[in-house]
Amino acid sequence: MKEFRHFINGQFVSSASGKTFENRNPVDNSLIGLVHEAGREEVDAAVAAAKQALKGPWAKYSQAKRIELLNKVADRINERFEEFLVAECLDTGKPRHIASHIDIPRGAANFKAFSETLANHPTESFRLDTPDGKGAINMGHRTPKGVIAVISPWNLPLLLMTWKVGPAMACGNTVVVKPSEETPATTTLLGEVMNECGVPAGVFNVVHGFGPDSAGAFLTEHKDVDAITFTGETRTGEIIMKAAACGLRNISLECGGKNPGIVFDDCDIEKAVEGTMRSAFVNCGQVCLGTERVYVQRGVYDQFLARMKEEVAKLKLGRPEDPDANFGPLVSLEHRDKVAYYYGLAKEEGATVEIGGGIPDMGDAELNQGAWIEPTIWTGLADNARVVREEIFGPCCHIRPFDTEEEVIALANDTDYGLAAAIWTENSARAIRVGEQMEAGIVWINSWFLRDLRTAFGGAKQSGIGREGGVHGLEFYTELKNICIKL
Ligand code: NAD
Ligand code: 6OD
Repeated sequence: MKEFRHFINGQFVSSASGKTFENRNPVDNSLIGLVHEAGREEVDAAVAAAKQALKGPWAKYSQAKRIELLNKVADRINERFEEFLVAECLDTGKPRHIASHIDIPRGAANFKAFSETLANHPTESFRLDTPDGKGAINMGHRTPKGVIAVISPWNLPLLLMTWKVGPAMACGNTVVVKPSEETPATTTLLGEVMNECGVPAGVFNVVHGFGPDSAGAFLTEHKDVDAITFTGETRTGEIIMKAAACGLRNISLECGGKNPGIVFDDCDIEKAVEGTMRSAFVNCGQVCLGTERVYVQRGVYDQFLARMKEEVAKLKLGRPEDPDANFGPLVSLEHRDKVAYYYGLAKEEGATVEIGGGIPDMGDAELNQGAWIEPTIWTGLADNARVVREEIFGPCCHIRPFDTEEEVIALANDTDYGLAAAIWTENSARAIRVGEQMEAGIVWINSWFLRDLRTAFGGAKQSGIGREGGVHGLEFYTELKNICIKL
């Protein structure tokens, strides 16, 4: 039986309590292995190792040496690509071609991109006039923040974890990662890579477990953690924010969304259909940036809806290794129950189910044990329906017609969330005008999830606090000190 152990101070260790939990494959609910659950003892040891490593050889590395090491980590992920790919697909059930184009390459790229940003970022300097005429020089100086707790979710496990670990380590911090209990594998594998690349013991640590009263809470409440970076649900973000208040620790929160897609009647309809198909259904709809509310201008509404239904009907559900399959299961039976609840609620709230709406018969006894759900389109819901307002995080969207630009801006912004928006139009002036009025951290025009790692990433309103990416990551992962030199 495969076991997933903690990675503390450069070594894989079991839980002292002997407590483990099951890791199951969402494709057919088969058992992948047992995961060790960290208690306070393991979390204390991981944080102590990270704190100690801040004083060890890591602290003396030049920036160039850190960058060289992180590039080596990226290269080693690529050398062990197949192992990362298999591990990610087992944990999540996602099609191999998705994980091999998105999750694993970005997992490696996250280490390279931030090293380059860091190497090319200047620090500020100001000359100050003084009454004696001699002046003073102010010089900005960045130091690592210290021990960073990284709490990550299950939807893009390697990508979202390294998105935090890459910049944290590039800036000279040490990390303790708590991956999602649903997807422990690739984070564990990264421990092996860190050792192979010669990353000093204690710089990268992993503790496994759940959130409340488990590894997640013990880590975020730990007094020796200097800052917490989190990706996950808004409700969990609120709990972590409270934990961080004790000791005034800094936080970066990337949370949920209920993102709008806006299709104007002057769009390229095929581009809009292709983009909305991806934004609503890729990764079985489990992308925080995904579109669950689609607003379509009346002139193209019937055509757009008909084309979306045609494309959804073509989605092929199947095992990750099935080369024809482009649609996997949800991450777990528990999450399937949540999404299925919303499918029922949509009917109660008066939706017309245009396509999908249920749990499919996979025509195979093993697959029928898995967390499968049909890709679904609804129409006809009221703007205050819960299905239109709450994040479902499944392969589903509600499509609604609109008439004017002013109307759709108000509809798109009528949400507690503010993560992302996608706008489809061939009119550049309109694109910019509407884009500027979106209450969201990220706006895509005629594209979706097109990422440039130098840009700011984060959410407005209840979708998060702070920005990471490029130089914005430096703000979070370093302490900026001003040194004033009187001349
Ligand atoms: P989640 O909040 O349930 O869990 C995320 C992580 O937090 C897990 O590791 C979990 O164990 C841990 N956790 C849970 N309770 C905790 C607690 N009390 N203290 C400390 N840690 C705790 O989220 P999820 O279900 O894993 O992920 C899906 C959610 O993540 C969706 O809401 C999605 O929108 C969001 N998400 C946001 C982004 C973004 O960039 N904004 C990216 C991906 C996912
Ligand atoms: O691309 C990224 O850097 C990023 N953080 C993506 C988040 C996707 C959410 O599911």
